[in-house]
Amino acid sequence: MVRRVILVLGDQLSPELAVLRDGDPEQDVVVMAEVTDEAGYVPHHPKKIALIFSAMRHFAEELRGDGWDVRYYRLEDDGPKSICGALMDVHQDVSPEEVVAVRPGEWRLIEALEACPVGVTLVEDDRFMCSIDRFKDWAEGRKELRMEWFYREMRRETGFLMDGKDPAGGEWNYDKENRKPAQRSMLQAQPMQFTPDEITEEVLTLVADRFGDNFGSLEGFNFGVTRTQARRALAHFVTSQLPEFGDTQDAMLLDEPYLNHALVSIYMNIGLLSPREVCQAAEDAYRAGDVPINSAEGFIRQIIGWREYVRGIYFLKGPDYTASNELGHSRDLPAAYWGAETEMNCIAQVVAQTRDLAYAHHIQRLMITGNYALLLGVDPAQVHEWYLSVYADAFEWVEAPNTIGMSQWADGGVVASKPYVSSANYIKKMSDYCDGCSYDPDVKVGEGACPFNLLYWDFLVRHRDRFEENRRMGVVYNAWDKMGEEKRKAVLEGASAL
Ligand code: FAD
Ligand code: DLZ
Ligand code: SF4
Repeated sequence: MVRRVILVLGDQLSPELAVLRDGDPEQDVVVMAEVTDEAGYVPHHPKKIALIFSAMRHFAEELRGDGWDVRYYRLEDDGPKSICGALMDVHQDVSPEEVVAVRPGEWRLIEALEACPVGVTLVEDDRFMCSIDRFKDWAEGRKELRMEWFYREMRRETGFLMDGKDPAGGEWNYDKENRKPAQRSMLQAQPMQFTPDEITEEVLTLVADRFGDNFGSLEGFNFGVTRTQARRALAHFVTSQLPEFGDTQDAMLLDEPYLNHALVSIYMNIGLLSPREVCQAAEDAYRAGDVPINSAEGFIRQIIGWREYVRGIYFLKGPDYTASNELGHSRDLPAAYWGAETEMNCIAQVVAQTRDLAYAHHIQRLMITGNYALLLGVDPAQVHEWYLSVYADAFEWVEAPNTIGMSQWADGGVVASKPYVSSANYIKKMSDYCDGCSYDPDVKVGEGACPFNLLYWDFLVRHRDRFEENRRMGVVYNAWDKMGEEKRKAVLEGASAL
């Protein structure tokens, strides 16, 4: 007699997953399934699919080693097309008393499991530090859901970087020290890379065969695919990159895709690393005197602050959040995002590394591709689909609030108090992308004017009614008004021509 069928999804590869913790290998059966519905709801980057399938196969082997009966569906066997189909298949075979799963991180899949005829009991994903109910309590009655206030509560609750009741080092937030422009001398090391083993090679062949036409290169796949590898990657980051993390956090450099970023979202988001162990490793290094407070705090804030906060927003706002379009934007995403040639060096750099690595760091996502799409007025649903497709760490619970909310301001300011738009000035200051670009960041209008300069003003003028009263934006409207009539006309004509 089988007691439970336990579903383990491709981003739930953690032995401490609630349903495995409460399970019993003697009485329960685990189901894992590579299915076309999940591999095809957006054109995922081939490296993302390979990461997930290979990590799933390795995790299934580990579970078997621990005595679990794992029913694993491989995509090449052309079995069930959906997760529900796989559950129905196993259900028919073993007639369990119950089917259980940890609640998925996407409304789409939650709805599919709720509608599945086998009846799936969904339990909370307690790998996160803030439960969905806890976030709702925090949000209740607040006019503004500012991350910084949430973050301070999380510091107190988790105890990370706390000296009693006070924040370690005396300040809650060291962001002002983490906005240094790019300099090559800041570079420390590269994230750890791994050579594919036999299981990964098999997956790479499958993915090349089935998903080879998706945007993105499979060449040079070097992600870790097991917990052991992910832990080595974390240890390497903490010793060799974290000390400089703060200093380079907002910088961008030509042909330097990682700078001192951790590349741990890919491991945390599929369950190979727990966010707690990642933060603990950073805190231990700080306490040992190996990492300065601005780096340790900046890094831990991204995880107990931003990462938990965006998940809270996703579940608070419900399934319609991804359709938000507060600014009424409707243009198509430029072909350059899918690899078409462009003379804009910054866009070309970020898109090329995205194609090759399925990775870009935060400022590249926010201030290059995100900024440009927002200035152009691209339909946020298309921007959302792009980000969900092209990054190896993209799952809707984390991608959508970052794209729809933070980057495109499509939620009307829930996540971002003002839109993240900038002219070429910011990009010139924080990167060396403008060196050798066909456009000139210092030219505001006319021949060679950088598109960011023209579109920045055009965006502000188009949305003046909405943003003029924002106290953090008044100064830019003043600057526009002080510009000569002729120049303003030329800027708007230039933007329109573009
Ligand atoms: P590091 O810079 O080393 O940061 C450490 C960790 O902090 C990350 O691994 C991540 O888990 C967490 N973190 C940092 N910023 C954020 C944030 N804004 N939201 C949530 N967690 C954060 N992150 C994803 O994990 N998946 C996504 O699909 C995703 N889509 C994004 C889309 C847009 C438009 C933007 C602006 C940001 C997006 N982010 C996303 C957030 C951030 O860019 C990535 O978490 C980060 O680049 C991952 O690389 P890293 O591990 O090297 O990060
Ligand atoms: C993203 C993804 C892909 C590409 N393939 C699978 C799969 O075949 N099987 C699976 O269980 N999960 C997959 N995933 C992850 C899910 O689509 C989904 O994003 C997460 O489970 C949401 O939490
Ligand atoms: Fe980008 Fe403009 Fe700089 Fe070129 S000049 S790299 S388009 S910001």
